[in-house]
Amino acid sequence: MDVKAAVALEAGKPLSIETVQLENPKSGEVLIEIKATGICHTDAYTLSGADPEGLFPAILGHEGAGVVVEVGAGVTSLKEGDRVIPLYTPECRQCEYCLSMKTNLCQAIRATQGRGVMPDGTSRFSLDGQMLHHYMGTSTFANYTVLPEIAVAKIREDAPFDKVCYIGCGVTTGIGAVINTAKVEPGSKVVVFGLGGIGLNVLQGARMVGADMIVGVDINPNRKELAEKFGMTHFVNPKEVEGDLVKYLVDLTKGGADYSFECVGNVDLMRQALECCHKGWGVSTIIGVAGAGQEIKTRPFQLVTGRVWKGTAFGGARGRTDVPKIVDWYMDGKINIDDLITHVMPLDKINDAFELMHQGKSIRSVVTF
Ligand code: NAD
Ligand code: AHE
Ligand code: ZN
Repeated sequence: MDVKAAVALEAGKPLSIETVQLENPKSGEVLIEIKATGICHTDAYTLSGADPEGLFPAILGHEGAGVVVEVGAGVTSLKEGDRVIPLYTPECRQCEYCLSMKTNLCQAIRATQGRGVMPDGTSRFSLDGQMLHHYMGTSTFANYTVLPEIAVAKIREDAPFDKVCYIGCGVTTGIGAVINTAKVEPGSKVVVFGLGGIGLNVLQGARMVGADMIVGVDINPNRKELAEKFGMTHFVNPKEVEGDLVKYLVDLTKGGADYSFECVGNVDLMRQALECCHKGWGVSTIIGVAGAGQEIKTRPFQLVTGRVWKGTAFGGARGRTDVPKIVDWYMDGKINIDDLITHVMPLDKINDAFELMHQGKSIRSVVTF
């Protein structure tokens, strides 16, 4: 079938709006009509060429919501008409990783996903006969996409696509990092580096679990007002701090953060986020994705003296199990998504979304089809 898609033809170039061809779902796969998709910083990261796994040409996008329109042979958990969220972290419930109950990183289809193809090793997308790569197994910058059944979360019928698409990455990543990965306790002191689409969700997660002090760190002063609405108690603009930022944060938190989160993708901030943690027990969680060749460093003494460095993908969430619950939290008014969606646009304007992100003017842009 013909599908409208924003295609990443090559790194560093704007997306190109094209009519592409999509094959029917094969065994174990489903065809989904995408109704809305968010644009996450990770899409920009891959488009920039900094992602060692970045493949071109590709259809990017991993923060979607839509409806199942066709199921392939053998699909049992989904049917035509189901409202769904595509999962870049699948949940097969059978692999060693899923069964361990120690990680959300299901590996059932990770290898082919990283090569930009479906589990059978082929792509369903093409443009004038040329194969197009899938991206993160989701490719939501298209009005139809094909996914393996294990990479699809079924959600409730009344969930609005243009809001819950954000649960496909940013919301779940930020809130999940607090709840599943760091396991922040009530009364904690939390420091969050980067108050964008992810960091603001870390803030609301920290407030939800009852953190006492929630410090937000961002070089964009325009983030302060919205961050306060999402639970931030103290704002720190590193550009206004005289002297060492780590010392400033340790003093502000009277000894250091119980929990810190890096939500930017900057390895220098990752170090600061670790080192502003409390001696003996502070836990720092890396969420930001850093480019090819970048490495983190610190004095081992930081770890010897009890600080812990962690990382999280998709907020440690098991998609098919946890995503429907997060949709319920939104529908029950427990979490705020609406105020984070600052821009809505049609697919042909998707390049504006990247521009707004780079200019620091948007939190989340959402494309509706
Ligand atoms: P964003 O662009 O919306 O937000 C980034 C924020 O960082 C902005 O507010 C910006 O002003 C701030 N910032 C930039 N440089 C800074 C500095 N030097 N000091 C303090 N603040 C600074 O991006 P996002 O969508 O929130 O994504 C954030 C990061 O998280 C990206 O690296 C993205 O790839 C990554 N990410 C990871 C996961 C995961 O599963 N681990 C999921 C989603 C996104
Ligand atoms: N391909 C990149 C890694 C990118 C990355 O870490 N992705 C996160 C999700 S970011 C969503 O916005 C993730 O899920 N990681 C786990 C995984 O298996 O990819 C690189 O650096 O190679
Ligand atoms: Zn993302």
